Amino acid sequence: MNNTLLFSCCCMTAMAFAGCKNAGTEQQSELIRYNQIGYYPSQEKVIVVEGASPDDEYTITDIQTKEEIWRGKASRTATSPWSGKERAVVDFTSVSKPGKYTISSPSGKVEIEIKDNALKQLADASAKAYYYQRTGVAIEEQYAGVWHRPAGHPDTKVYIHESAASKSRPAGTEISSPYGWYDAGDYNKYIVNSAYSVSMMLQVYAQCPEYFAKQNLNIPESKNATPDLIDELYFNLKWMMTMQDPEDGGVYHKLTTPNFEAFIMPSECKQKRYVVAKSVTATLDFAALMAQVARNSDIWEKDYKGFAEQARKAAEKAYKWALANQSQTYRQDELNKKFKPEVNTGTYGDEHIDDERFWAATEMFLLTCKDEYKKDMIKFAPKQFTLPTWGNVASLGVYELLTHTPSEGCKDEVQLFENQKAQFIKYLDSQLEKVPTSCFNTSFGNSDKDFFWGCLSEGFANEGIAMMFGYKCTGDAKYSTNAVRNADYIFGINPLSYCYVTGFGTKSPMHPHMRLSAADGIDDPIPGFLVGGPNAGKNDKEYVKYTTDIADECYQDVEGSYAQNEIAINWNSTLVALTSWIDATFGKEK
Ligand SMILES: [Ca+2]
Ligand SMILES: [Ca+2]
Ligand SMILES: [Ca+2]
Repeated sequence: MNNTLLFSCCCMTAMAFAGCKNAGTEQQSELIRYNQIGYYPSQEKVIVVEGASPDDEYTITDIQTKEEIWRGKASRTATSPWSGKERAVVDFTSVSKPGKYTISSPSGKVEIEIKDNALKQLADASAKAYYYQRTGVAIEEQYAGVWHRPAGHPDTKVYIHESAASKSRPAGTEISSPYGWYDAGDYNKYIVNSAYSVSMMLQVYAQCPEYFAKQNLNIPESKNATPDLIDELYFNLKWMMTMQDPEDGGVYHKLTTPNFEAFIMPSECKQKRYVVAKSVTATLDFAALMAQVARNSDIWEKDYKGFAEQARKAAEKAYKWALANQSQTYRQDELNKKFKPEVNTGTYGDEHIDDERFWAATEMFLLTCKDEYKKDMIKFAPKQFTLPTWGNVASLGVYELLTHTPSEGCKDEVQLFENQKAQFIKYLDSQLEKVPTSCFNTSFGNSDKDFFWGCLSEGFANEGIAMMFGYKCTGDAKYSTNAVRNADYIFGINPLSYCYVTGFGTKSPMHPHMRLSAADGIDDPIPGFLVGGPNAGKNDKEYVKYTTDIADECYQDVEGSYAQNEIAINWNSTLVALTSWIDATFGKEK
């Protein structure tokens, strides 16, 4: 399928709608927050209305038949702790017939849609986003439509940086390290973030392989026998494999230019690129991911024969290196005092390695059943559940355990499984307690601390994924309902009425902090990317003027802001995981 034309049309319609001068109702309709992508027939459905009177009546009319099919009032109201704004939550779950509807109230009206595969198109686009991020190959028109572009960053000649020098590879040695994805709005490639992103998608792939088997992303590998998501992951994995020093098994932290490129197209970039310092975090993450790849061996059998075995060997070698180099975290400032050229790109620095150790040990144990890994897995197991991020990957290991049956008769394994599950459920339940008083009907986003850099992915989407794992392990729909609520927030039920994914919804980011999209001369942003979102921490305030202190409204659609409006492979991986899993669970193939 080629979605390009469709996306362009959607964008044009969206802008025409948003720009409509039909005063009154159109302006007021921004007060009604709804999921701009669509609602599932079987799932909870709400809108949140700002400034409404609790006595206001809402009516829902079928657009096709013009029949009024529902009439009711808000089920509750809530007041924002930051802005003092009053919000009414209107629940119309009982409306379940697929169709297009108008919801009208004294606050105005909106059009909503209930459909069988509400998130499918968005789920596809969020996975397709990685195709646009591919390095070293031309992005072709037949797959990319207007966003086609010439190849950039072949990375067939990159240099060993002084910080990465070893006996067999002294500084300045040329190596080839092609392919992989651009990490984010910049053009570099970083192992820790890559490992997190691929693992997140691979874990959710494993939950619903039939769903992905049917998916067609319209990428160069769409005609082979492998699911397209797996082809896309392989494109990054084959780069990651080149980042391991074949001599000692250590993994370089990143492949980068010394300084960020300007906002130019990849084909115009001329800076030298280096692989920089091996790090224990990159190496453990690499070991974990490659073990996961090896364990899911059947995935690679058809088109990537031998890859699982290669990954197993790479994982074992990496784990060994990490054990021998546990203090070698990535400290860019210190390296810059010793080595030339100075490197000033993303650090992905992380001084806490127990979580990486736990994740790697867990994956290695599940792959090999060896005691040495089991010991580490038990020793480094987390004491409480936390949502995973690139720097805190413990829960990637927890998710693996939760979806596996412990070996029969193995007391320590069973004990670990039960402890982790209890901690996990405790976290989910404590989050669920927040929903009944939440302004936007979510478990996340009820504290100003929830609005940190990247919160849409690392908070809202990630908690949605955790809720889906909760549903998977308990069968209790209260968890999956909450996963859908968190998705609703990202797609429009939020204080600024944004659908935070490029190219989707009636109001979505047009100016992401993203070199590819900024430099391509095309007005519409490349579709399918989730932006960072509201950031009360204002991490780039020295460059960007923030216009409010209201925690959940600290978002502006401005290209210069990496702390509000960047895109990134880790953030999109949670979007892929959440939307695909929800659609696989609650969607219905037509
Ligand atoms: Ca394929
Ligand atoms: Ca860590
Ligand atoms: Ca553009």
